[in-house]
Amino acid sequence: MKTLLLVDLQNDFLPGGALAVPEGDHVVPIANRLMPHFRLVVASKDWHPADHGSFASQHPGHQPGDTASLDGRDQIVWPDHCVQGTAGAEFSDRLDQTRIQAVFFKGTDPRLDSYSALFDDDHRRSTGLIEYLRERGVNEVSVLGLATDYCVRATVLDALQEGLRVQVVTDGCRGVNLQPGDDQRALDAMRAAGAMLVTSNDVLHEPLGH
Ligand code: VGL
Ligand code: ZN
Repeated sequence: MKTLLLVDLQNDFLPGGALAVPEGDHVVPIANRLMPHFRLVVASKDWHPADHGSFASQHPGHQPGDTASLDGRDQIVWPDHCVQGTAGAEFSDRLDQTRIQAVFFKGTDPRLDSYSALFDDDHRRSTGLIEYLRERGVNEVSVLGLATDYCVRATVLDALQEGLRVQVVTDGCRGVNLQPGDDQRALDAMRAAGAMLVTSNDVLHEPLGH
């Protein structure tokens, strides 16, 4: 069943948000345009408790973008973002949410981050998304969202590892780019791991309904 996965299209990742991704707002109309083309649309939300260990505010002396230690792992620390129940954690108002059939939450454990929409960064806990897809016989997903170099990348690599066929809708993604070119390197890594890179126009011109 043709399935679209929308990664973290939340206010905090859009311009004006706490962890604004440059041009993050550009991907919302692309999501809206693609959704009617898919039988199943699912989404992830970054969904952190207020004291999440990926927040620079929890690591005295560290600034956003630094690497700190969280339970013995290296963790890039970020501005406080996508705190459960806050406006920043909501989907963009411009996103047509009526077509989203299920939402999966990640980053809820204060001691462990989860860039991927499938598993936490330790691969200990599933968000439930892979089980949801398997129950429905989904073996191929098209992915877009924010950010290319973190959550999209991790989601795509996990999905490939789980044996799904994965299309990345490149114009539907934008990167944080802590280092210039991180978004392109992330796309290269996804392609090298077996993802197909496509544009939203490619998707719109595929035959419907398979
Ligand atoms: C993300 C950094 C921290 C993302 C989430 O959605 O790509 N990036 N939390
Ligand atoms: Zn996060």
